[in-house]
Amino acid sequence: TTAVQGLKRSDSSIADSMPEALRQSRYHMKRCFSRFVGKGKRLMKLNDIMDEVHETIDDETERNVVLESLLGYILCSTQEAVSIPPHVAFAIRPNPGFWEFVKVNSDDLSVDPINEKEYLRTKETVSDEAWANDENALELDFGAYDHSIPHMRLSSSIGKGAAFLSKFISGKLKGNSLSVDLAQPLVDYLQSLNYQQDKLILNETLNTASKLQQALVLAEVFLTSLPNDTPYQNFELRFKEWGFEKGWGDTAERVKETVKSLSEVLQAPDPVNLEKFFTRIPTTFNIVIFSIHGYFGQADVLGMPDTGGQVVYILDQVRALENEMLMRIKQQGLSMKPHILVVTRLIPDAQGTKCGQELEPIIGTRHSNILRVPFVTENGVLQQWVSRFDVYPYLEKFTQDATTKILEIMEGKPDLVIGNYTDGNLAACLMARKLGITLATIAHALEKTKYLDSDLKWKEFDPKYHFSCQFTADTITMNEADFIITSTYQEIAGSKDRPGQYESHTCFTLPGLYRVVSGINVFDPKFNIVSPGADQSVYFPYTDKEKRLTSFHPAIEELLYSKVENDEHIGYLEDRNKPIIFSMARLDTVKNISGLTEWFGSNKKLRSSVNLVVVAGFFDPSKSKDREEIAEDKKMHMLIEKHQLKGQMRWIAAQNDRHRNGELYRCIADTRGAFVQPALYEAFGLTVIEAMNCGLPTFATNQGGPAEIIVDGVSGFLIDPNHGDESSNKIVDFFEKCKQDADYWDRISAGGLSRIYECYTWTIYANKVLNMGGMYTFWRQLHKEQKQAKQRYIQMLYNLLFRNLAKTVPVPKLEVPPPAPTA
Ligand code: UDP
Ligand code: LCN
Repeated sequence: TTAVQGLKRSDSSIADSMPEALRQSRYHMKRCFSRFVGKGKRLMKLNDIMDEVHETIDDETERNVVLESLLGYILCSTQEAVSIPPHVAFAIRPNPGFWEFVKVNSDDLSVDPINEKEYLRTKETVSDEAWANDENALELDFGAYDHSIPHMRLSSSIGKGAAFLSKFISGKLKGNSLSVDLAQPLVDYLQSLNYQQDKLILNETLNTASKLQQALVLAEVFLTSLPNDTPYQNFELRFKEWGFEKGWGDTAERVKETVKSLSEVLQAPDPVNLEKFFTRIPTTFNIVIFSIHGYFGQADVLGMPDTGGQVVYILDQVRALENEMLMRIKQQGLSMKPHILVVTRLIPDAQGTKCGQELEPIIGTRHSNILRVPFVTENGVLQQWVSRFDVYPYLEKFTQDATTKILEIMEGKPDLVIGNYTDGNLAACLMARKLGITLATIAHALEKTKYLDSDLKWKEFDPKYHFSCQFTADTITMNEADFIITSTYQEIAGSKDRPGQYESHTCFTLPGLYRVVSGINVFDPKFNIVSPGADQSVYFPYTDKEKRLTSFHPAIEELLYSKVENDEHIGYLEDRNKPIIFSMARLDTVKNISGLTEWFGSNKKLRSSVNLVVVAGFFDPSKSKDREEIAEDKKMHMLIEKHQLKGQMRWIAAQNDRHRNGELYRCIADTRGAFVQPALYEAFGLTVIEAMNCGLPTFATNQGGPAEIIVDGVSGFLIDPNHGDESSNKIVDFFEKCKQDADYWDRISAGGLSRIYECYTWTIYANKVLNMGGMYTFWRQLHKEQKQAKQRYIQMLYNLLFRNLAKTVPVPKLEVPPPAPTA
């Protein structure tokens, strides 16, 4: 196993160890490789490779010897292989973020290392030989601009960018020859802090590190002589004379702490102090958050097409950020009002929601609003909802219009802009570049990994999904972002077996369009895992008796148990003594509600021990314009029929009242039931943490974010959506165990809650994001030249590639009703 461990190091070379490994199993491997190439040119995945290994080595013991050897390790780490007889090219991923490419000759089993470009070209030959052989095919290489950026080295550091950066920066600030290079930028950065042109922290006189250090010494001595609770106003004038402006703190005690932490940063910096310093100084007052597609509103929108967790996330995020900003501003001794604007699309045909209203205050905040800006084309204002896959032609104009409005409403530039999803990230990117402000992006889910071979087969997908636009936009924005907020590790770098969503943009190809040899580096310190929470005033444990919203109970009783079928529910529950397994999601293919229905339908034991209740979508397929929803809807009806589920299953249409939904989770907990999230893939899964917050034992997909949220068997259970029988039996086992051990259910419920309190709350989130706002703004200035060079490259790609691709997306004709004839 030393050899295997050897491979875990980034500098290990599979090309070096593979020949010997092949030699050791030469007999089997000769046969195996001839099978690989036997079917001609083709793309293979891990399961195809394993199938061939099984076919060649009948004897199980012998096969296991091979699979447990170094060779087995290499084969099992293979993500993809391309056979072009007589060669097989392998893309091997020994660990998250680490890739190696080799080419093996199936005749003599010789091995050659190849680079990204050669691998991608080999892969392209499967679908487009002419392009693969074109010497001048367009190649994108973002890595070419990253040579002087510090990068992390270990898979385990991925996603801890801010911590890494503060180590790196404080290392540089230390009394070495570089200190001058960094101390001055820090002073310049502090000089740049302002609120609507009013200077904060420093005025022009303290413009060098040595002047600043002297003034800090004076200030500290002076502050020591004051009672701790002396208000800042009492010594404001004295401070001004020394060159300080407000923002240091509200009392002598706080000011002293801030002064000290800056002194320490300048004298003997360490990462802890640097991070503390960034929590102290006033950097962020105005934030713009872009979330464009779908119906963005505060009521009656959830469950509508393309409208799900992202809306919940952003509204909770705004509340958390505003609270944190209010608290910080007060502690900084300042009095301005923080302002957050969520910028989305105005949809004139608002379907009974407020999505046609331009400005709407955000409930639960004091100063934050939703700003809606319409999609405008040459033909006028677009009236109807459009799928997130079709929004590209409108984004540029949308951003221009939005920027004008934002500057007007905020009476100046925002300090930070945060994008959400491909469209919001692109708008945020365009605006941030224009205004020169710090850019953060959030993906929620990158589509690329959701569809098998979505890059190589982009031409097949493009008419329906416009992936050429989406992947281009995503690659552009992730490269332009100053920092990237992710909910989980897997979003960046996946797991041992599966590449991360961002990682899948490292090296990919859209034959006929461009080939990306270095799209993103997951070791870049811009990546940060900052997980969201669930609103704990809405999703609280079922055991909090006095808080329970009992007024909803009659309605929930009706929803779950009445025998009538109507617009809101179909099917019914015959035996109400059984626990309920519950699921709630949009009626999207990946959410796999139909999968759960199928598992339930075909598992007799499960059907005899529990009832199934799902909240999803609508019943009448003519109610949706969304292609996927319509297909899922039909499938649900078919399954209910096929398995004769009425009597054991209740299907409830989308539920929009989150307070009532919170109570619904708790009522399910009252039945000693469970929540099941069966998605084929889930980026994060807010319903998972909502259920856990309510104390409802949760089974969630092991494909994606939930695999990190839940510790299997402790804080819930992980299920494999691709193995329905195994998953439904796991649920059966749980309920059997509960029957034998009365405490088992409570233990899992409590395990879920403690997991939440430890890692998934909005307070933790807001604190981290605001610190990053300050830190990455500084970092941006530190590597300004390099950033500018990369921006020029990105801008060129936007102009030459993206804009043309966006033109290929059809724009609906009928937009504005013809103007009424004038009298
Ligand atoms: N939701 C809801 N009613 C529904 C379906 C979903 O209120 O009929 C809410 C759910 O409580 C959660 C969000 O929508 O807050 C869905 O977020 P999740 O991350 O689970 O999935 P997404 O829809 O974002 O992919
Ligand atoms: C979108 C998704 O698909 C979910 O997995 C997330 O939980 C949600 O956004 C919020 O980030």
